[in-house]
Amino acid sequence: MSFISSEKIPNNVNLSSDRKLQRALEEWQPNFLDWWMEMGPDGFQKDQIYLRTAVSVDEGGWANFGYVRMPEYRWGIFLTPAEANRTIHFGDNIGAPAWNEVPGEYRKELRRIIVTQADTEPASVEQQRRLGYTAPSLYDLRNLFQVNVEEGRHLWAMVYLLHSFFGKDGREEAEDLLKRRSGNPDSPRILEAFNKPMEDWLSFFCFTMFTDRDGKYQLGALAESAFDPLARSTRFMLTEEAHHLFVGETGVGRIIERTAQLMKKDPNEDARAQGGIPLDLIQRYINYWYSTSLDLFGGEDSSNAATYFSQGLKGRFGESSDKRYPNHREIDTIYELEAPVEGGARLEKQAIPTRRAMNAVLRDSYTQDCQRAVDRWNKILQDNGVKVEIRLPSQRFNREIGLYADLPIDPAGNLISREAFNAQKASWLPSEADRQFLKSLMNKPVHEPGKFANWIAPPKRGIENLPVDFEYVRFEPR
Ligand code: BYC
Ligand code: FE
Ligand code: FE
Repeated sequence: MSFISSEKIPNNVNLSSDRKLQRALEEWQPNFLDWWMEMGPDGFQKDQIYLRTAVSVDEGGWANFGYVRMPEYRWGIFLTPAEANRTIHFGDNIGAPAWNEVPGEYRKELRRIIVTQADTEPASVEQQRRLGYTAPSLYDLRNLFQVNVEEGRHLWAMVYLLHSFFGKDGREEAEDLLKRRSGNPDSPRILEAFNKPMEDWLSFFCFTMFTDRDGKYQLGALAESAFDPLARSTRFMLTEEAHHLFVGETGVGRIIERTAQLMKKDPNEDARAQGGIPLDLIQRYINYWYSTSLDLFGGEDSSNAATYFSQGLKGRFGESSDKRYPNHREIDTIYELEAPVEGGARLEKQAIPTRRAMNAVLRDSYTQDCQRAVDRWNKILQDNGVKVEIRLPSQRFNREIGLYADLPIDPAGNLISREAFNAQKASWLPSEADRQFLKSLMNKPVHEPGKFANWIAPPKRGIENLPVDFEYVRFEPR
């Protein structure tokens, strides 16, 4: 089905039947647009972008392609269809009916989870707002904007929940979501990864690979929630998320492919000398964005996580498929890890009750998923005759949250001396020189259809089976 509804806010939640809610959201809409114009993609709001828009949850309805100017994008509210007689399937209340309203006793926790989720969406748009100026191709420029408008829609999805189920304080939270600013010391975004600058395309691809993937796992955990409107919203968001991860994985993959080709071309296998991005630098960016994204899962030992699980607010990724987690209660079970003891002098095996370790469990499934993508990158290197491999660092490396926060731990996961750590830091994490190098490499955009910057390989195919040299962006006369 491909109709665009005539309603101000496209939706499948029967918004017109609730005049008060409809009015509140219609009042929020111009504020959202003001935010979009101020903090959304800088410099490209008048251009025609070949974008997909969700117009319904029917098969294919979420993927309607056509040229739009971004401010005219139809941001809508879509929930996957309700499952009849859905019950809670993990924690202490297994078998009880799922909730269609917010239970008073869990109101605070649910609000907090929804606000935290919501906050990341506009934050990422803010972080990416100047990348359009240095896009390596029209294809990539279009993908950036696709991700941006969909993160905007994810904000809508969460704001609908806040307005619909949390009354006055929900509406206030929705206003605040448009006031906080990524990286602003006075009103920062809630989670740290969303305050980090993102000034080059290697960072963008690492972010969509690693940080959007945290999104996939958090949304997957919330898709299990006993609070049914949250489960149904996040399930629909996940369909869009797949493209963001595709942009990230293939973006890094295409850089790696190009680097390998340039290495083969150079007498000293030096990609940099051929105008490409050297592998060691790519590895440092992977180390940085992966470890920064690991922090988004919260602490390894968390009473919040235990509460969320036992109350049925947040499950594990794939909780409802019995194959992954046969035990949906986890009452007397444990999770083992290496924890720092004696003030960080040593690591020692420790056991945590599984419920308190739910952040670590979710993080582990995330890590496995990342590893699968890294394996595919290594296949690209191998196919191009390069012997070096990309590696994910240990989960303990470069952490700011949880048990390993601020400890001198090397990428292999060993606790080392602070001096040894500082001495090698520049070979493990991006340095100012790396940032400057990328800036000089990516100092101008490529706007000719089918052409790509020298440091990245073209994609295998275009969007929606269109050719790679399709005019994905039509510029207004400048
Ligand atoms: N930064 O019990 P703990 C996405 C705080 S990404 C700053 O260990 P908890 C997207 C925590 O608030 C998905 N603070 O952690 C991607 C707590 O504070 P209080 C986003 C942090 O609460 C790309 C204290 O430390 N969605 O969608 O179990 C583009 C102890 O916390 C951080 C969600 O995150 C941090 N990294 O878990 C666009 C889902 N980590 O109580 C979009 C909703 C922890 O001491 N969020 N703290 O004041 C949650 O489920 C949980 O809040 C967290 C943290 C997983 C984030
Ligand atoms: Fe999102
Ligand atoms: Fe995303």
